[in-house]
Parts: sequence; structure tokens; C-alpha cells
Amino acid sequence: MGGLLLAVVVGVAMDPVAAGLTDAASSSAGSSVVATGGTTTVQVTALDMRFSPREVEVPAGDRLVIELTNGDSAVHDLVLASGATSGRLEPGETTTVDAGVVASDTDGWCSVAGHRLMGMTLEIVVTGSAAEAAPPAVEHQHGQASDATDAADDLDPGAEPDADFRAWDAVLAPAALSGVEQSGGTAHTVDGATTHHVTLRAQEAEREVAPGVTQLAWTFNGAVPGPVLRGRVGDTFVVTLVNEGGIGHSLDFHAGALSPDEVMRTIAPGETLTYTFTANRSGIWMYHCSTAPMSLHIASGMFGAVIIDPPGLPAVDHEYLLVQSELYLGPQGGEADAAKVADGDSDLVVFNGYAHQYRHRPLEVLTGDSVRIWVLDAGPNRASAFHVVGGQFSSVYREGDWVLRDGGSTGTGGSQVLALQPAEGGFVELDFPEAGTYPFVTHAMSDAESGASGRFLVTD
Ligand SMILES: [Cu+2]
Repeated sequence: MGGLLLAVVVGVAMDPVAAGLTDAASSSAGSSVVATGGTTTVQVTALDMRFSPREVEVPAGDRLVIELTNGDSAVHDLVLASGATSGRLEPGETTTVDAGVVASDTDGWCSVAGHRLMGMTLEIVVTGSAAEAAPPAVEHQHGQASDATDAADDLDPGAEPDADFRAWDAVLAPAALSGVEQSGGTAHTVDGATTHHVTLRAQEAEREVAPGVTQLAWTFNGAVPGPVLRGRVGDTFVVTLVNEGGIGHSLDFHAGALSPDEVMRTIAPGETLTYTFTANRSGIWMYHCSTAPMSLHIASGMFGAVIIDPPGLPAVDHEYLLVQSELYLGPQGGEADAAKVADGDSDLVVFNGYAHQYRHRPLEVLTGDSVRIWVLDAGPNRASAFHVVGGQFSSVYREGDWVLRDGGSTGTGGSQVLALQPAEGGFVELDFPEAGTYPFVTHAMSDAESGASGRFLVTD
């Protein structure tokens, strides 16, 4: 905090004009606002994460009126540094932004999360003599809340969640009874293949991500990760996406091979689409929102797992699912920090959406029980090196095949880590030889320490 304050003070001392503190700047700002009585009207279109044109000119003293059309498939807006705004525009909508008399060069941008960083900016250039010496406008970082507290400041590694905290349920239901079917979806089987009917609702939800730290997540059905879909090779999934959020969202299922053109399109708030795929290959597959910037939509919580059992998958005593992802904290209760996401500067790395949740609520098994842990790395950016402290994996299945089974070719092989790049997945199998507390982590240790750890509590 002290460092930040110092930086601000030094900044003012070294750049008085930018801070608008000198007499010269003040007087020239006053002299630049001589209204001509004229009005300049310009047409601007939002399309492909750009404003077109990207720069508009207005003669000094003229009133500027911007006729803004959203020619895109996603929701956009235009916010000017002065505070004037178009409000959110649905695809195809047109509105008028009255910028008033523009005294000096100024910026505009789309305030939908992440869009400004992707280049949705508009420069307003004032032409004519009066504008030359005017001070640059002070930008209000709409949506980024630069003056709000960064929720990362509230992270306390020693804090406990509230007594009524409930961990995301890592226990996996068998293929015949996936999480979706348990929560209202349906499935029917014809000639051995099952058709699963699933509804995924894109919803904003304020959720705790670490003790005392909440974020406004973008979710499927209100939870992070989203619902688990599980089936067998040959099963068909008929997924209905309902966009109940405030901006555009979409779906991308890695579990099905098909043309993305139609089914992966972004739909506007209030719209619905149907995405049907057949799972012809086994493994654990990521699904996610694929609306730009995808890094931000995934980091905000829009991901989940589809598990397609390999044929002959043996029964075990316990099956769990752990999905690793990163969090890039914005203000308390606010959206993720799009700039941190763009920089890959994460605050937390977590399993199933909450820092260290299975350290607080351990997974409980008995000595000698057979345990299978499915792991998916949802990213958006970081790899996972899944490891159980004190454990050794007797089997490893990664990206569609057994890497190790029955001791491998030597009959004596074991494994210590399941290595996964973003979007990769697999499972490990082990049993625990004696009672105790066995931590599990990503062995990228800084990530484990920033949230990606849990515990197995093993009793006799
Ligand atoms: Cu999305």
C-alpha cells in the first residue's frame, strides 16, 4: 500500500500537466471550450471487437453526436471518458450518444468485460487551434473499478471458511446417473446408446472463492465448475444453452467432433440454442464458453467436464473429480480483473472453484479402498501436475489411453504425477496403505500454495 501511494505522489510530481494541476493547463482548458453552435454527427459501428472507424474528428467547439450501431453478434456499448454512455446495445441495435462540446482529445471504449483490452476503443480527436494545449481527459475506468479494493488484498492464507461452507461435491456419480440427470436432466437408452438431455443456463452468480473473498462469477447453472456430464461411447448429448446473463455467451464441447460454425456461436442475453453431439471417443473432455475474450469467460467460471467412460472401466470404491482452474481477482463481489487475465497474472489456482476447499473439507476413504481421481485442467492458462503426497499411482490414464496399468511393461512401474496442459484430462488410481492425512496438490508448488491443494483423510 505504501509503495502504491508513493508511486502516485511521484507520478504527480513528475507529470503536473497530466494531472491537470498547472495554471497553464487550467487556463487552456477553459479557453478551449468555446462553443461554435455547430454539431458534428458521426456514424460508428461496433463489429468484430472493433469500433469502425476507430478514430473520429470533431472541430473544436462543435457538439459531437455519435450514432452507434452494434453490427456484432455480441452485446456492446460505448462509454466516453466524460462519462457519456450508450448503454448496452443488443446485436443490430442503434442508438445516439450525445458527447456534448468536446474540449480536448478523448477516449471511448466498450465497457463489456474484457472488450476494451481486446481493442474496442474509440479515439475522439479535436481539430483546430483551441484544442492543442488542452489537458488530456481523466479516464474513468468503467467496469474495472480502479478505485475499488482489489479482492486479492483480502486473501488470508490462514482463514477458515464459515462453519456452513459446503465444498463442491467431488464425488462422481456413475455414468448412468450423471450430475446433470440428478439435477433435472433426462436420459433414455435405445439399443445400448443413451441420449442425455441437458440444459445449461449461462448465469451470473456471486460466489465465495476463498474465505472472505467473493467474486461475480459467470457460470453454467450457478456453480463453478458447471454440471458434470457423464456417459458412454456412442451416447448423444442434446444440450440446450439458455443465456440468462447480461452479455453474450456460448458453448464448446471438446467431447464431440463437429463443425463449430453454428453450435458454438455466441448468443445474446435471452436467446437459446441447441447443441447436439455424439461422444464417439472416451476420456474426460473440457467444455467451456467460447465467447471472446475466451480467457476471461473461462477464468470467470464458464467451464465443466464431460466424462465418457472407456469401455471396460473397472469399478472402484470411490471416484472423484477435480477440475483445476485459475482465478484473477477483481474487486470484492465484482467481476474478474480482465487485465490480470490478459497478463496471466493469477491470484488463486484452485480445484473445483474454491481455494484449498478439500483441505477444509477433506475427502474421506478407508485404508485399502480403491480410489480413482479424474482430473481436468480448465486453465485458462496454467498446466497441472497432479500429485498425492504419500501416495503412488498404480494406474494413470491420460488423454484417451492408459499411460500405466498393472505395473507397465516391467510389472513394477508406478507413477507420481498426472501432467496436464490446459484442457487436458485423465485419471489416476491408487489406494492408501495406512491411515493418515494425505495432501493432494499440483506439484507446481507456487500454484499449490495459492489454492490448488486438498487432503484425503484415510482411516482404518
Ligand atoms: Cu461466456
